[in-house]
Amino acid sequence: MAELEGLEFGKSDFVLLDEVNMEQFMENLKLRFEKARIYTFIGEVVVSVNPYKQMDIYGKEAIDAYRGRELYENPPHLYAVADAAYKAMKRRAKDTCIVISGESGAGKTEASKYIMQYIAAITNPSQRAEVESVKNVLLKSNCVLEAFGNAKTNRNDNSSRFGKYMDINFNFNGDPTGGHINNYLLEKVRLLRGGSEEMLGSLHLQNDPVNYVYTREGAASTTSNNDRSNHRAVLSALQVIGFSEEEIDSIYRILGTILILGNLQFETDSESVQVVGSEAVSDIAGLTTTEPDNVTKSLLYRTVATGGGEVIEKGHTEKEACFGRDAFAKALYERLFCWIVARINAVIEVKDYNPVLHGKNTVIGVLDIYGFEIFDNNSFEQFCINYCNEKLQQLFIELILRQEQDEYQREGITWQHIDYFNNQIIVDLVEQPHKGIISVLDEACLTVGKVTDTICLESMDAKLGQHPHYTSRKLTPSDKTMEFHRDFRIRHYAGDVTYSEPYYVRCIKPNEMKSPVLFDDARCQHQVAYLGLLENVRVRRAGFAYRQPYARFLQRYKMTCEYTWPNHLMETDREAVEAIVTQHGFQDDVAYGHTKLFVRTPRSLFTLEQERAALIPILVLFLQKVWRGAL
Ligand code: AOV
Ligand code: MG
Repeated sequence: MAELEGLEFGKSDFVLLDEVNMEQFMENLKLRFEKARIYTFIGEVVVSVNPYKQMDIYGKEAIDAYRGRELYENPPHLYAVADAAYKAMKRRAKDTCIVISGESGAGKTEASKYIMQYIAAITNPSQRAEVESVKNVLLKSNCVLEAFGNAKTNRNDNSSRFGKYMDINFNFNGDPTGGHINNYLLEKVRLLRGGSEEMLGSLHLQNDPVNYVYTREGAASTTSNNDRSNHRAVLSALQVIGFSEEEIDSIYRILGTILILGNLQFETDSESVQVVGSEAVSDIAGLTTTEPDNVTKSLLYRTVATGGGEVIEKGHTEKEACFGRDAFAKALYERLFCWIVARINAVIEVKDYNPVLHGKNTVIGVLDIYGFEIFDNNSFEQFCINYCNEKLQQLFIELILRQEQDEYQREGITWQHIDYFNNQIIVDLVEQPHKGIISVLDEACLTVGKVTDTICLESMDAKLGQHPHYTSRKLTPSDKTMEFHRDFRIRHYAGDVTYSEPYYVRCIKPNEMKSPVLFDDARCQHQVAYLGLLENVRVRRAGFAYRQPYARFLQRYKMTCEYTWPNHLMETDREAVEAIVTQHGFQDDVAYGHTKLFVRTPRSLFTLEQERAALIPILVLFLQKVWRGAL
């Protein structure tokens, strides 16, 4: 058993705080961060603080220490949760998932990658080639998805601009047989700095991202020097996954097209709108293997149906042409991204699975979404992202409470209700049929061609004006913070996903400076508050931190009690467990359910674990002697 942490590192589980209040919670969180203990449990939930530096805690040694162990046997770690999810899936042949939440830059994507790496490391001990290949593609897909789906924002240099729900399928052996990636929403590009001169030349591109409107903003403040090696890694990942040279070439051509599109300017001469300069148009035509005239036409005209059923071509105004250009670039990018995801899915989907032959196929899902974010200018994307986070928070509150309550009821344990802030009211504000923001926007958007920002706002004001969590203000164009396009479609995000037992990782961002040494008390406290972590501790503490079926508890700890070793003579396992508990004097810390023992604090367990660890060498010696006939 790995050594448990000493108290100088703070409490490894928040349920062990002397008192549950914000002050003590923050004190413990800060102490652990300062001592480089970035993970802390709340029962089975892992709270993680972004260390903003490379930690030496993810290597093979750590993987071995967590493999197959119970949650409380090791210091808190992502690996402990990953292992718990894996064990639950395997033992009970039940689908499970790990939900990673926290604001932008808090460390969700990094956590999701460590979890995937852990699962890859502990599976397929016999190194079967087809399983290795599935694992390889699953791991490599992260690199490709990040290259196309992440971008630098002012909150995170490598911010996920899409939500990712990755399923890993397992066979009855517990080895990965495939997977599936669901992606939601995205933005922006990163390509230029890593490309070779030759490649960029063939794409009609220049080597510096500041030359392109779409990449200028991110490029100007980029701090990373690794673009070339990152680019090589992406290229090699694409090859490993199985993209052909032709497909890779198409990807670059589309990216090139998008960048050149972004630089196109329009001008109005005497009667019509024109593209400024013809070179860009012929470059786009070359990259998309079409004729320059077609490119110009699609940029400057739209097709409209007249009242008389006639179809005519109508010239864009300069403003419309700019809007069309950007919408076209966005659509191209979105389709490219979805195609890449679909292409990866085609490689990793479970093939030839025969339930009779292979047993039940189970799944572990890892959900890594874009974190809650507020920018100076918030668009529809931020609305969706933040709604998604509210929804996840709501599920967290609901499930953590409901699961606990259900289990206590099933086991006949008395339960006292804990008050908590339920953000259902905010979720309703967004999603209620006929009256929620999404409904109002949907309705407004059906009036194609007529809707304006003002109409949207007025109709929301009319329906939601009285809601305690709704305010609005009229904006002048210069401080416009919400830009609605006429043709957007609203999709529901994580709300549609059902979570059949989730494990949680709650990520906290320690400061806004990406500093490994700064713990910004106010910022952290704010996150602890809105993530509902104190309530989580209270629920967990009013309840029981640890529970175990009698037989399993007995099997593990029977050696620590003279009445149960080597076998007990009581009528039931429960009575035998009572004997162990009483002998160790923690009868006030437990409750006896119908099938399980409930222990309020893990402290009692630590005592038992330590005693067990001390006894094992003695027992081994004893058994060796028995075998040799010495006894
Ligand atoms: P996010 O996924 O939560 O933000 P990331 O996982 O991208 O945040 O983390 C942001 C950055 O913090 C990473 O690029 C790393 O530099 C650093 N970091 C995070 N976790 C660790 C860790 N365990 N060890 C070392 N460095 C870490 V967003 O996707 O913006 O919501 O949309
Ligand atoms: Mg992310």
